[in-house]
Amino acid sequence: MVSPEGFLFLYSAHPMTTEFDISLLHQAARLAVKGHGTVEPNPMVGCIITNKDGEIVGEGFHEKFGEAHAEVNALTMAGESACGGTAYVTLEPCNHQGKTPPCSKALLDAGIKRVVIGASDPHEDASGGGDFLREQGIEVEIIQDVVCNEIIAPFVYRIKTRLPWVTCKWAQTIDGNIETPESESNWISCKESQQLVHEERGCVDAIVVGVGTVVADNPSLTVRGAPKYRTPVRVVIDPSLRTPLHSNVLNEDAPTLLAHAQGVDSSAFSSHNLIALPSAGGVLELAPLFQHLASEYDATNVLVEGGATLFEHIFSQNLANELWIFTAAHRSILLPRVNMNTLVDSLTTTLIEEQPSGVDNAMRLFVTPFIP
Ligand code: AOF
Ligand code: ZN
Repeated sequence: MVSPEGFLFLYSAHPMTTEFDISLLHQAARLAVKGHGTVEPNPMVGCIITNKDGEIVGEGFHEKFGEAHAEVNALTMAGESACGGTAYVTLEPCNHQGKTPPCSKALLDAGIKRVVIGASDPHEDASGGGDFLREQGIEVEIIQDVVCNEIIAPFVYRIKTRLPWVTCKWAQTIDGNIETPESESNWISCKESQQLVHEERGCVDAIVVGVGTVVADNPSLTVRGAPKYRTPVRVVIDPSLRTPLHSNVLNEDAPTLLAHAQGVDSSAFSSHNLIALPSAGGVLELAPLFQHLASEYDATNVLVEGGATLFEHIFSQNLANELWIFTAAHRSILLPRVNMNTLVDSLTTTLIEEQPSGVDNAMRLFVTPFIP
């Protein structure tokens, strides 16, 4: 998940918009991302209200699915001082009665005179708040700000494709190796990076690994030492069903789904959740799995944690939306079996964020085009 501080790309300027407007929108974006893990499948949204003198009088974000929207939380804080003021909202205010009443009407009723919007809402039922407010004589600017659009990318992607947003996360040595020989430490990345991964695990809907990783590392794929806003379903890509029955991934700590090739004998796994997928040459077709995660598990965000073979298949099937790469500052003692640096070079990516994570370097990239 993206933190607005790290964005390298600025907004596409709007003639009426000032730097002050953009900085308040980005402040609203920093509020919005606090909803990660608790608002999905809704979008993360933040809102700042200034009074008629341009002073901040209200702040809010969409905190929990089904509960108050960002604008309502900010208006509640602002009270009467919102009258005559400006609302900065990262997403176009909703214009429908959903689980909550329309935010467009709430802004109008509060006497807001100007609304600065970071991104349009592609949701068929909720969209149109910008037009409604304009028709009521309110000054509305929709900026299509890069930061605000990046925050809602998983929401938009799911609406347009019915697929969850797929983030491929790995830790590698500087020369692109993600597999460590036993003589090296089991962990490539540092403690701080591992902590970040657990925090993200607690916010996503599914964690996916290949069976090779299950056999080699026996991972638990659970959320540990971090808030557990969600319990991600553990998914093993296991074409011929060779997951050892005593693997940690099959314990009771979280639900697990085994994805195997159609026609494979699954009788030994009859007490487990299974999905049979089409395959060619032993490689599973993964789009139906991701569709299944969206429709049956309501998944918005999926974290793929390797190994290299699974990444190769996800990339070649054009299913990766985001890469989250932790690079340690040392080389591998062996030549990589798969060089992840070369693999990433085969994709078209946009760098979103790059910052230190303990002694590692952490990068986020969007894979383009992410909307087929
Ligand atoms: C806003 N502000 O903070 C959010 C919006 O079922 P509901 O009532 O929660 O509505 C969900 C839809 O509203 C969601 O799909 C998206 O289009 C929009 N989300 N809109 O004005 C907010 N979270
Ligand atoms: Zn709303």
